[in-house]
This record gives sequence, C-alpha cells and structure tokens, in this order.
Amino acid sequence: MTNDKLIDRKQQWAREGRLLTGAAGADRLPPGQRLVKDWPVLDLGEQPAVPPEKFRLDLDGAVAHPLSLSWDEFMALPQAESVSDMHCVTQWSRYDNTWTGVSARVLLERVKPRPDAQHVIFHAYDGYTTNVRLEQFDQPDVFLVHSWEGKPIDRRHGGPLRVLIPRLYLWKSAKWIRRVEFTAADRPGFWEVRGYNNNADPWQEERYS
Ligand SMILES: Nc1nc2c(c(=O)[nH]1)N[C@H]1C(S)=C(S)[C@@H](COP(=O)(O)O)O[C@H]1N2
Ligand SMILES: [Mo]
Repeated sequence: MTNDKLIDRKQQWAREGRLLTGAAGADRLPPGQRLVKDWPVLDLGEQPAVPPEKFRLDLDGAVAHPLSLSWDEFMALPQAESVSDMHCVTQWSRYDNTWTGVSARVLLERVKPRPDAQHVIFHAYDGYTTNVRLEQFDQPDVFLVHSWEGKPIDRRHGGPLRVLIPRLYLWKSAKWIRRVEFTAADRPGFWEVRGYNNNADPWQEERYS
C-alpha cells in the first residue's frame, strides 16, 4: 500500500521548490524580502511628464498587427482590475495592490505575435528599457496599468501608464511605458546590462547575474 498523502505532499513540495536552499517555496514573501506598507519610488532621476494629448503607445516588432494607440484608444480597450504583490530587488515587498488597466493577454490577442517572437522589450519615456521573455509577459496577472487603488497612478510611480509583472522583480515593470517591442532575439535592458539578472524571479532570488 502506498502512502498517497505523503506522496501528494512531496509532489506538491517539488512543484513549489520547497527545501531548496535559500528558496522560500510557496511562501508569499520571497527570500530576502521585507514587507513595507508605504510604496518607495525608484527611478533614474527623471520623472517624465506625459500628458494625455502627447501620450502614444506603440506595440510593434515581430507581430502580425502592429498598433499605435492614443490615450483614448488605449482606454477604450477592455479594462480589468487585478490585485497583486510587488517585490523590489532592493528588498521591499508590498502586498495587495489593486491595479486597473489592460491585460497583456488582451494586447497579445490584438497584435498577434509572429511565431518568431520570443522576447518583449519595454521602452519608456525616460529612456529606460527592460526585457522579458514572451512567456513571462503572456501571463494572466500581467497588465499595462493606469490606476492604483482606484486612482490614476502618480507620475512618480510611472503614470500615466506602466507595466506590471507581479511575479518578477519590479525593475521589469517599466514605468512611463511608450513602446512594447516584440523580438526574436533577446536584448538586455538598462539594469540587465548593469549586472541585474535577466530572469528576475524573486522566489529564486535572481537579483544579479
Ligand atoms: N521607465 C522606468 N521604469 C522603471 C524604472 C525607471 O528608472 N524608469 N525603475 C525600475 C526599478 S529599478 C524599480 S524598483 C521600479 C520602481 O517602481 P516604483 O518607483 O513605482 O516603486 O520601477 C522600475 N521601472
Ligand atoms: Mo529597482
């Protein structure tokens, strides 16, 4: 007779990466992080002003249907609310943030990445760039968000529009997003070429490369 309960539990542990040295498994707080109640601001020293009439969002590159959206056109896309946690490489985490915006999957449905598209490069109004794999962007909790806790996102935090990828360190979530470029080849972004990890999974503590 097999101990089904024990086997199930061990299988669950394997899925969660439990018992890996340094990994916190399925715990909500990733290893090496501490919880904060405020929301720190991190940028390159510039917080670009992007008024709605000047706003443009391009989604292009290796896609069948490139898009170039005005603010009104972006806001006319199907909107959704999502609650998620943030984890910054500087070791703070913030739980239960309520976001409003357009899900990555809605955008992917419209632009239709070509079969050769494997990576996504985010370009921001301050010149910042960051890169993820298409499969990291193509997740149900990934959004381009304009509101936090029901109010427009503060300019300091990337308003009018920023990327939100809750399951990666926050440097992958570009603020003041201007362009979403789909590419066949990977192209490390601002921090990725300065020693940050390309994959950026907080539960694997992928801080630096
Ligand atoms: N456009 C842009 N996006 C950016 C950055 C930046 O400098 N410019 N900094 C990144 C880093 S390092 C972090 S930790 C988060 C910080 O977001 P916050 O200031 O809203 O906390 O934004 C990320 N997105
Ligand atoms: Mo950061």
